Amino acid sequence: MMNDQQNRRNTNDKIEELNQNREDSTDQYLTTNQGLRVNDDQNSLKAGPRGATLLEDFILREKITHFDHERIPERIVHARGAAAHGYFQVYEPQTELTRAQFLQDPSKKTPVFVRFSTVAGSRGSTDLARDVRGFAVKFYTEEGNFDLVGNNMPVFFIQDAIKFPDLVHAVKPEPHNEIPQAASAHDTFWDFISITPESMHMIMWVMSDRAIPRSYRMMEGFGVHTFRFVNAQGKSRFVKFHWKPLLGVHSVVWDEAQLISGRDPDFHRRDLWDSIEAGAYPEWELGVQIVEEEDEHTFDFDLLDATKIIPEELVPVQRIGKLTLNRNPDNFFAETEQVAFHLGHLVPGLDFTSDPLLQGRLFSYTDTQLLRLGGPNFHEIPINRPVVPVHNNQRDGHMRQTINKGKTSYGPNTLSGGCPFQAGQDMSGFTSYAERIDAQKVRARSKSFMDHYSQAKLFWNSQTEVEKTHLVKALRFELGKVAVEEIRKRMLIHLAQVDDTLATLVAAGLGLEVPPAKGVQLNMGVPADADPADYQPTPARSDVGRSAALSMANPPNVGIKTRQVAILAADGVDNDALEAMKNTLSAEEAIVAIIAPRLGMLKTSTGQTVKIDASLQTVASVLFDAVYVPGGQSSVDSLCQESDAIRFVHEAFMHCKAIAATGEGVELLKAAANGGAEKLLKSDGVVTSTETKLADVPQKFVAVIARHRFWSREKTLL
Ligand code: HDE
Repeated sequence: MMNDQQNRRNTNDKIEELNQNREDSTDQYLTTNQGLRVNDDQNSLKAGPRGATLLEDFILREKITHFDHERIPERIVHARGAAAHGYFQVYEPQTELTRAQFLQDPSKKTPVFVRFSTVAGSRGSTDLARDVRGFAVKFYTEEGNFDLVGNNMPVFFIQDAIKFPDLVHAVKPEPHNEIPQAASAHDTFWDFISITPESMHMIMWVMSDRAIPRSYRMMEGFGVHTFRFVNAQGKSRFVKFHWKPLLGVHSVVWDEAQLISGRDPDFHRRDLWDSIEAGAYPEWELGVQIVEEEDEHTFDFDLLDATKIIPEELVPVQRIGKLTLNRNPDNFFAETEQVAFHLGHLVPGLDFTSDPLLQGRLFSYTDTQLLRLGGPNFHEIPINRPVVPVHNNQRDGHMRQTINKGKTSYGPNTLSGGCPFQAGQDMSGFTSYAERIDAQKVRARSKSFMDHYSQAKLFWNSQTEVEKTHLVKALRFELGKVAVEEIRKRMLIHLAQVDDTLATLVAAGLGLEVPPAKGVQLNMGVPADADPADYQPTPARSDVGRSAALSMANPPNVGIKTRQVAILAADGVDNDALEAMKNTLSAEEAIVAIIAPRLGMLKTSTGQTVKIDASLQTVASVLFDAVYVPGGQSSVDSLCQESDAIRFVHEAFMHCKAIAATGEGVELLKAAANGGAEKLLKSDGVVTSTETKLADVPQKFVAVIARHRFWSREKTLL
């Protein structure tokens, strides 16, 4: 039986399997859904050319009816997303840790489908909202589907699933006027947070630049909860999952995020799509942190508390395999919209812990699909189908596709020889880990979950001054949009529990003093008959230290592959400079776009014609990682007349991006410097040469683009 299944395993398994559902209209006649060829798709059936439409027109009715039913409910959370196909390969057999088959053989490629998302916004909202990003991976393994449904932040807002509807209601647009869309900067969100201190660690993450990634390809992923690995001997260990992007972790800045939301709300979706189309396949390494069962209680936090990380300094992340995304979906609705993730989709060798957030999710994900996808057969939708056969006694229901043969649909049976059989563990039969439980049935929060501030402090301590400044500014922005002053003040009290400087800086931006915490009930999420004192957080520990892994500063230098570089030019641009720079950047696999005041073709200084990729009216510097201005007097003269060109360079500078200019091109930089030309030209990450010859400018430009941003240009608050 297993051999048959193993034969089906290679990267293209799922792609090939989906072929049976792919439709291609090339060279085909138009038909109705019944296969009837249509002769006139332009006119409905009428009582005369000017008469009423006839009810008889079954072709019209079928077409309109189907159209009327095109929508399904969007996801309650994570509605806005983009996805891609790919594969996962383990580096070494993980036999000691787990019996999961897809983690044993380095030569095997397990197909995957990965969906990234924002959480709060609707399906059509901007990609650049300040928000958590979903990172959901469906592995189509030879033992069935395994879904690792994670986020780009390693912790969560709440500790118990019963608070999830409250959290989501608070962050979603307010119910009376449905404002604001895809934004947490409003009263109800901060009202809830300001009396829910367990959120404080997560608040540090969502107020940091992690909440505005440069691209999906450049963000980390985390399983968040503590899971279990179980090996063939039945030995269990705790495991935390990580995805580490090979391009490093990068973000944009908040001003940029807001501008991108207007210029290109599909920025992340487009980036993922374009890079896969260009063959620049996004890659992540799967990391695991392993904790032995007997070490469960050796930490000063609880492994079952989803508002805590295990600092990488305490338990290193071992990289055990690689995920590659190499194919875009054929159809957004059929694949990205209909894919149904669930952390209850798992394979032997993996298991749950009693994390109360995880436990609640185990209920929610199937339940939500029943509504969203319309019934219990959503597992038959092509993108959700495992690559191994499904046999059981479940039957019927809306839109059933499977044609179950035979007269039995129950077990045990004798009439079908007992089929389908239960599988022994040696045949990949799943068994739950026999965790020992000896407890009273209670509605309660464990005392070990009450330290809400120490890891928030750890995060704050681990940030550079620039990162701290961004965090403070984000809080000033968010709380500045809160109308009720009491909420702002309550937040300041919590921030002071994390760090005094943090609270004072945020308060200064709000024109407030940090109120005293004495006598304030920090946590209002207290059961009716409980003593509120039992629910108040313990003070942050003073010795939390730092964790280098929590900072995004010092990303690995992985070159400039797929980085977007704008070259600003107009007629008369220095032909040699343009060509030389383009060639160097393209050789490094950056994506170069020539931007000019208008569309069409450019005439260079030597009379050559060059295609313009976009006009200054349709793009802006926020859509690029770097900008180069070549020389050529008439080109630079024209650009200096264009406010859009001046703003392009100015914004790139403000957003701390790499900038280069040669020959007369330096004049545009001066024009964009608002009188601070000397400072701009001397700034980190600005490469210029007034010589016509480029010399080593292209190499230097490549080196600065690889550094992503030059924060020394920003004034820090600390
Ligand atoms: Fe989700 N979550 N969630 N979540 N979640 C959903 O399922 C839920 C949580 C995550 O691209 C929903 O199919 C509850 C943590 C991702 O399709 C829903 C709780 C983490 C996605 C749901 C959580 C996540 C979802 C909505 C608290 C990170 C998008 C549509 C106990 C580890 C998957 C759907 C995709 C989606 C419930 C908390 C990640 C309603 C009740 C923690 C990436 O079932």
